[in-house]
Amino acid sequence: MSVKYRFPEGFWWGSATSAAQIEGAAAEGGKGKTIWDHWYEIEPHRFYDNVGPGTASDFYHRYREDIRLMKEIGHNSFRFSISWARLIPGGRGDVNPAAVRFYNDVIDELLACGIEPFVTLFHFDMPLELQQEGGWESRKVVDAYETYARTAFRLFGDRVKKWFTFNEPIVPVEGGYLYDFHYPNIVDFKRAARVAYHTMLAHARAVRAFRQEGIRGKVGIILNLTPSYPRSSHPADLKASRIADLFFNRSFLDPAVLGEYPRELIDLLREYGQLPEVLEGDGELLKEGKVDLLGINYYQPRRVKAKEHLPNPHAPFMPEWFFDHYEMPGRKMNPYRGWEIYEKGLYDILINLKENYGNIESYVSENGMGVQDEERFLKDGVIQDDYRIQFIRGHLIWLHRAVEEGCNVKGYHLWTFMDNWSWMNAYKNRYGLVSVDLKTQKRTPKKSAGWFRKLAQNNGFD
Ligand code: BGP
Repeated sequence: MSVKYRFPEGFWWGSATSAAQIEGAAAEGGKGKTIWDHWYEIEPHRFYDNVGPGTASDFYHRYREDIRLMKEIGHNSFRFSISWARLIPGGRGDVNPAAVRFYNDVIDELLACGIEPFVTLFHFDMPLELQQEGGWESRKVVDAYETYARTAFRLFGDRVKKWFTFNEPIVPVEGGYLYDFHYPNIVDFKRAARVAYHTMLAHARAVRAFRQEGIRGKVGIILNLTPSYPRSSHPADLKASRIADLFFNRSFLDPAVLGEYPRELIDLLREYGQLPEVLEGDGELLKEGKVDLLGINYYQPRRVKAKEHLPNPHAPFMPEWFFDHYEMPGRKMNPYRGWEIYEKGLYDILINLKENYGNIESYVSENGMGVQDEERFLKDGVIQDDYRIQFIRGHLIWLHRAVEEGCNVKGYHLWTFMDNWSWMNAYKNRYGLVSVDLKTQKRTPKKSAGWFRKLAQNNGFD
């Protein structure tokens, strides 16, 4: 087969998942409650079709079958997260032996199948007890996180060589403290800033612990980077875009890769009285948190324009005081989920990392296409998801170009392996290479799974 777009030897091909979205067994095997279990208990109507995280895709019981299928689909790597509340129920204290057995088995099975495990420590699933103590607003929770991270490194670091402290750390900040889509669904920028800051301190503490433990591998973080594009080159639009970039990308990217926050962001937050409390030693700690490896989750860009009306100074402070969202005419949309599709955004992210972030080693840790009511594409028992193949292909063309231009990017993980439960959206948007029958839990590869297998086997595509 001719391969027009060939990737470098050893490129990582696979998919990404998270514990709360695939494991299920939410109240089994000694697992403690997370904020998601709790939120579902108190406000089930918040979740699409009133479906909670209880069973998810039942990976907890079916991981062997699933890992075999990953192998058949050509995976040489796979990202999953450890559930903090499963490993250490309650968030601090004794380690749960059933969880250690489970994650050991998953890791061993992956390695036996020639699949490199990529492990995330925190993917939105805060143990409930720690949230009740204030979650990331509390420095005591930062202490507990360091202990959890160190425990995981000691238990699994002999076999796991790629570690990520957080997945999309900005999302619990946005969802939980600004825009009402994660528990504890508060709207308060000052508290959001504190949560964001403490998350990065927790990240740095885990990176430091990783190095102290002498784990032979790489430690990083996964960020959802949303390149910010201005409506025009008018200075007011450019400024709006630069500020959106500061809030939504650089607030995490700069401390993670450069070890410090952008001056402009600090000055802006100070001007509006929104800076979190900084303690002695924080600055040095952040410098120790510089990552070896950056995971990039890319779904869609952010298009912005200058504000049309001045913000009401009595309204709660928000990033949107500085820009308006811009619905660019003619932009390509995913008709089945509603997000913009802009493949070149991935290339722009990578070029930015090359030019402004020391060409840090990176990989695409999530990218994918969500589709509602995907059963409508079922034919002869298989979902004919040609749109997903197109989506992946379109992004890979730009990824390939970035590689050719010297970007230090080492792999691509699709979101996701199999249809899974999602935060509030439950099973609304399907992303998998493999469909899951929610009643029987039967797995059936979609058409895209065959395409993905060839892609991985050929290390490229035509
Ligand atoms: C990312 C998260 C994933 C996943 C994905 C799709 O931000 O890291 O956990 O949920 O988004 O989102 P959704 O299922 O809401 O379409």
